[in-house]
Amino acid sequence: MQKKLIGLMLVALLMFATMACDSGISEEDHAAAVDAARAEGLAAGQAEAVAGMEAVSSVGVSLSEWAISATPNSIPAGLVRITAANGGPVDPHELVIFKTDLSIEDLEQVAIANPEERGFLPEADVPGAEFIGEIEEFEPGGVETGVFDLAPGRYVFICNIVEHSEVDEQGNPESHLLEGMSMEFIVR
Ligand SMILES: [Cu+2]
Repeated sequence: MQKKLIGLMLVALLMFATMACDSGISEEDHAAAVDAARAEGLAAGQAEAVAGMEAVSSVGVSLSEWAISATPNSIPAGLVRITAANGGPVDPHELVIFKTDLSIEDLEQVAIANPEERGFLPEADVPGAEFIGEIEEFEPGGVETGVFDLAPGRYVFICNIVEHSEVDEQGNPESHLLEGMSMEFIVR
């Protein structure tokens, strides 16, 4: 009886998996759909604010060991499409956006003092810094985009990856932030 039930469940699972594969869209289409949904979600949630905005600014961000740069590094406020490219050469990277007046040195000190994970900036929990959003980590050679609604002010972009497989002489895990993956970004 029990075996029969398990057998039936397996068959159902297999059928489901097959159906999922048949209706499968390519990863590219999926990424585009996610991107569109994200942009639409922003517009729906902030219809009034967005209504008056004409252009979406575009910013290119380059991530690598160990630097972040943005072109341009200052833009007018509003919806911004950020296209991030990981130049590696070896590591995955991510782009985390904070709105803050804290210096990069201050943020590094917070990361160093983090008792949970040295070198990691506790994203939603940094006094004086507002977590705005992120483009999740992706592999070298990859390009990812995200749309963000940025108010005027000073921002800091960082890569917040900490690699526990790489440890320095003091026994500290490799922190991409502490290695230098940070930059200031201005929204006018
Ligand atoms: Cu990184």
